Amino acid sequence: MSLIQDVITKVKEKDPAQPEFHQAAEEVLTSLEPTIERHPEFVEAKIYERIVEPDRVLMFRVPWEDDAGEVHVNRGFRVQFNNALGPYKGGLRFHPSVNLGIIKFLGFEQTFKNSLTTLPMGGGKGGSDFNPKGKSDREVMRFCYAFMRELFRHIGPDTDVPAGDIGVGSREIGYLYGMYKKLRNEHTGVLTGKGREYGGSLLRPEATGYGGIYFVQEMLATQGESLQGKTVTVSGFGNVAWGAAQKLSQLGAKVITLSGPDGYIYDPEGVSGEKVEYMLELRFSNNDIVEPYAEKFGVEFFKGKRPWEVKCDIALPCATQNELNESDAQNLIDNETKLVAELSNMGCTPEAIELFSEHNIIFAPGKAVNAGGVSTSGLEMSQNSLRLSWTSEEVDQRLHGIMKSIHKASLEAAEAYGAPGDYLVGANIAGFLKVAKAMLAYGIV
Ligand code: 2IT
Repeated sequence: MSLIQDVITKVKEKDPAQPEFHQAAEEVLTSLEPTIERHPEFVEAKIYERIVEPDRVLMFRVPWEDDAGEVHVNRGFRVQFNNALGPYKGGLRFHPSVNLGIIKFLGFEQTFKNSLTTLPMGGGKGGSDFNPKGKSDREVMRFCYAFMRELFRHIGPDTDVPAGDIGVGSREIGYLYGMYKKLRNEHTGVLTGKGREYGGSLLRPEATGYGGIYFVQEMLATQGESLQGKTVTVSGFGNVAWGAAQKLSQLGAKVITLSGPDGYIYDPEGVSGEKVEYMLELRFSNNDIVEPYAEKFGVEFFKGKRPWEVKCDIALPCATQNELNESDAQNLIDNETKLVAELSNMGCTPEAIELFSEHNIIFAPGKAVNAGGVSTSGLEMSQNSLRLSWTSEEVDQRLHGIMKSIHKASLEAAEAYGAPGDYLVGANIAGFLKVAKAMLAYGIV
């Protein structure tokens, strides 16, 4: 058996109940195959075996009281995956689907993503199976306080710097930071995605979406194309979809779908202007449904369906993992879609990605495309350390430069390791090499 296959088998055997982690590890390791021959030093130091094992896994009880005085118990997680390149960095996800396997997959991906950003950040991820849907503001506050009452002892501005993800936005970051500050009596850059008034960076809310679209622009440029006049299907209606819709409409593309767990809306006129603003209202209503958009703007709503059946030039998964499967990919192929880029983490199933490659659809993976979010978190950390704040133009310029460099590094690594034009292989290899070289430098530790 090849070394890579052996590592994949062991990952699956060790933690059989973590399918998302298996999927992420298998995808990354498989694309690292061409690095084995060129780097016997990695093989000797067992870098491949070590890189799939998190530095540390924290799992804790989060008890809290609802508005009626009833006690609830949730599970909290922080996986500190790899700090070879810098302090652990990555978001917190609050969603009922959260379990250890999902947080491990996200932490693993984050390690390579953060490496690609060019900034000094290791990889981590955390969260809880807490469901924010339908909770009152005070309930969310009490939950965030309870979560931080345990997490605070494990994090710090030079140790581990969490941020938001699904279910964790500026409100939650405010409560989490408030409790951290209270417990430690320190005002420091321990979280990113903070409010403007207390150390947040301009453009952090927009950054994942904007960065993703800058990346898509680069992909199109390699084909001599631009976004002007393109039709785009977008899934989700949260922070990522919002930033993407804003930037796409600025650049002359037309966003024709948004989706939620309830179904998708089809807006042939395009989601722009006040409709993009309305996405914020939808999100803050805390119901996790997109249908009210259809009622408000008089467009069609397709209950229980995903947007990938709609004809488009470009498809952008912006919601969650495995939201685009093999049959969705077949729909896109039948509709002659040209490009798919993941703004969600691991948005496409391996079978879908396989179909894209068979049918020459250009595809780029989340760890490259959505890295603008964590990059801007890195810029927030820089500003906090400098005790300065940059203008939005300055942040945007840096973000744009970072996305261009991720695109370039991915294509260069793909070319150098025998898979020209393959963004998946390129991003995995480019992200891996830097982490692996740093790990090697530290010895066996
Ligand atoms: O998946 C991601 O990269 C994020 N949720 C952002 C993480 C961060 O630390 O800003």
